[in-house]
Amino acid sequence: MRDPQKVQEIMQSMVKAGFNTLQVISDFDMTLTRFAYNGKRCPTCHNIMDNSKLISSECRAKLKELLDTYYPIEIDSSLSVEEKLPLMVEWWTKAHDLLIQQAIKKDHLAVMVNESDAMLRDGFQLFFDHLHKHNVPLLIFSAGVGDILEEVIRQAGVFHPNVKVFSNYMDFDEAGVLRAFKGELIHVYNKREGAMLNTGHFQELRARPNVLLLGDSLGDLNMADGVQDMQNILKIGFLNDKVEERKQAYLDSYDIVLVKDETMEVPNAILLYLT
Ligand code: U5P
Repeated sequence: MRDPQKVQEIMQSMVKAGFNTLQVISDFDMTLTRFAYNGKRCPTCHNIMDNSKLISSECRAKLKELLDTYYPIEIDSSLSVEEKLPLMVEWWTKAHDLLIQQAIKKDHLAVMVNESDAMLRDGFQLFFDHLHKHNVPLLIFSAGVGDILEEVIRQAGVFHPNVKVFSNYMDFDEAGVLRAFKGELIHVYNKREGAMLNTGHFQELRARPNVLLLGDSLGDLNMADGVQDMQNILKIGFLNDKVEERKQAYLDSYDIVLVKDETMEVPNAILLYLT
C-alpha cells in the first residue's frame, strides 16, 4: 500500500455505511482466475479456446503467435494507453476472426472449459458465496469472452443470481455455430466506454455508492466509471507479471497491490471486515 492510512479511512467509512451499500466490480482473467499454477501459466478465456483440441492446430498456432506478439505490448509500461489502444483492437479483432473461422459450436464450450487448466483463485468459494449470502451485487467486467467465463464459474458452482457479467458474448446461428461476436468490442483499455454503455445497471445500484474494485490491469481502474454518486472506492490490484517494472504505477493507482498472490485471501478478509 502506498497510503495505508487512506485504506483504513476508506474501510472505516464503508463499515459505517453498511454492507448493504456495497457493490463489487471485478475483472475476470488473472483477477478472479489464477495467473499461474505450479509455475505454469493458467489460461485466459480466449486461451481456453486457443488451446483446445477442438480448434485446428493451424489456427492454434496463429492464435499463439498473436498472443506472443500482443501480450508483451499489453503489459509494456514504456508505452502509453493511447499507443496500445489500436494494437489491442487489432489483437482482439484478429483473434475473434480466427475463432469465427473455426465454426465453434456452442455445445462444445462446456467441454473446452472442462478440459482446460483454468482455475479460479484459492478462496474463490468464500468470495462468491459470501457476496451471494449477503445479496451484494458482483459485476464481472471482462475483456475476455462472456460465454466462456460464465461456463468457468458455472462449473465451479458459483454462478449465483447476484452475479452480472459485462463481456464479449458470442453470437451463434440457428445451428449453434459461432458466426460473430455481439455488440461493441471490450478490450483491456476501453472499459470506461463499456461502463458507459451500461448506465442502466449502475442506475439500478445507485443505493450502493460504495465499491470494492478488483483488477489486474491499469485498464481495470475504469470499470467503476459508471457508478452513480460514488462515496468510497477501494481498489485492489493483482500484480502478476513484470512486477518490478510495473510496481510503482500499480502502487500509484491501486489502494492495495497484491504481488504474485494467487489467492482471494485479502479481498475475502476485507469483505469479512466490512460485513
Ligand atoms: N487475451 C487473450 N487472447 C486474446 C485477447 C485477449 O488471452 O485473443 C487476454 C488479454 O491478455 C487480457 C485478457 O488481459 O484476455 C482480457 O480479459 P480480462 O482481464 O478483462 O478479463
